[in-house]
Amino acid sequence: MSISILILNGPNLNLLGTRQPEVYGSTTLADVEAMCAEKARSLGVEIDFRQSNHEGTLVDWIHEAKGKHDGIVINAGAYTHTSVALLDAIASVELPVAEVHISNIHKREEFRHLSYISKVALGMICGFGPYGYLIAIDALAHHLSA
Ligand code: CA2
Repeated sequence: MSISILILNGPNLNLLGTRQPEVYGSTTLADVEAMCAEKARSLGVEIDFRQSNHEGTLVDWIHEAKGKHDGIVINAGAYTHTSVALLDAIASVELPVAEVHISNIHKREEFRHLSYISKVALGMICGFGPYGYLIAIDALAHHLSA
């Protein structure tokens, strides 16, 4: 059976490519999904790509991943810096998680330097733009097949 990866996107990421191109670039979330689908196809893995602006919805999707997916790629958006609920949800499912950020959160405001997700993630990729999603899929697929 092939590896299945859930890819979660948090608040405002639906706006990607439409505003603040100087920070987040001009690639839309639909473009990111297409890039991830192509990467997954080349690796022979399955993906399920989702976005929500609601913390509870993201928590529900993480819970539902247990027994359905083998790992999670997550860009939790601003919830990265605030959400103990997402930290607890990730810890509860015991699935490997690759955290992604389009921007380099450590080069930005102080409040973006703390990530609750990093405390329970296998690893974190930031600053490489949407390409970071492809690195995360690669890293997770490699981890899961090792
Ligand atoms: O760099 C990232 O990927 C972030 O997770 C993006 C979040 C931000 O709060 C994190 O600190 C870092 C923001 C996502 C909002 O994306 C927008 C895209 C276009 C226009 C407005 C917001």
